[in-house]
Amino acid sequence: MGKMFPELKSSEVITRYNGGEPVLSKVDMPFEADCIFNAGVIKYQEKYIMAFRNDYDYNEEKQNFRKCMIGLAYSEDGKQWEVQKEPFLTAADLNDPEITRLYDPRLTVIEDKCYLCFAVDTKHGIRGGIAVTEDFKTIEILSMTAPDNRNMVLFPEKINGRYVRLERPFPVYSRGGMDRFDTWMSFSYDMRYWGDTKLLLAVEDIPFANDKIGPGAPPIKTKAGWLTLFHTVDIDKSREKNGWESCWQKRYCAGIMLLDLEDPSKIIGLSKEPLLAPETKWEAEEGFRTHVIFPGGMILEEDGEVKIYYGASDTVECMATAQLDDLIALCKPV
Ligand code: BMA
Repeated sequence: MGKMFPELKSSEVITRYNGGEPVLSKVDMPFEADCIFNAGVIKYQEKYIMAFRNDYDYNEEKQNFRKCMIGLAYSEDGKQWEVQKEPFLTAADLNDPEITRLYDPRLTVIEDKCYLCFAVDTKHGIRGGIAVTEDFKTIEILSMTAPDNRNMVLFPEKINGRYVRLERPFPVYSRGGMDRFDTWMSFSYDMRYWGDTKLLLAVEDIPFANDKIGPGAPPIKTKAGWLTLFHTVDIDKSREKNGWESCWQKRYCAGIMLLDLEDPSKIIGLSKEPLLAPETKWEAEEGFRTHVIFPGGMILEEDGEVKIYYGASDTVECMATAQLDDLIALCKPV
């Protein structure tokens, strides 16, 4: 048993759906599955669509999974999900022998098209990709980053004529070989060529992170600004065995911030406390890893309710809700 994690609590504005039970897990799958998590979610043509990650075929010796793919689920209400029988995407579908694994999908609708951001492991580093689809049957890859980069999320509209994305490059050499990774952003006129790259949020800006941070759910537009979730990691070397791995010393939380509508490189509000911290059985006690909340989707409903989707402990997908005004109020001026 590992040492206790020093306490971090979720914000009072959060209500976990169904007492924190998963909205989707391996028991819902029509195909081989072990861990269903880190999903992207959108509302598209009157339906909710979820693209989720499925890690399966566990290798005891290496303590990892031999296989990984992205599946799809559809819902009328964002709570009850029906899983498509055929997997949506695997690394092999990308027709690039360099790519060995495909994971962590995020979805954004822009001008009636669905954009999928994803991470791939390649023989020469980890890359972030952007693809577009209108039918979830065929996709076109529009852009791939240089390694190492991942956790990309897109804003749902162009801002001053440019597409905008948040991303998390991970420089190792210049950071002393350790994790110390921040959230950056880039701009594009055509979704293919990205530049004007800027640092947005650094680890030291977050009192409850000491290791790395990265984009979480794609931003939603509100009167107060672009509201977006990010993930944060604190590491404690005294933590021992947690979950299935022999040693897991990190804790992942979700944080929240507001960006300026006209100039999203300006943070206008930020919560100095976690929005969601691992507390329930699924988040803190069970699974492949423990103490992981990995937000990937946020939907604003017409009545002001916000649905937040997050992977719990790299094992199941959960959902929480909050009121938009309460979330905005958490983002204190910086
Ligand atoms: C990150 C990514 C995520 C994962 C998280 C916690 O580095 O690999 O896919 O959910 O770690 O294990």
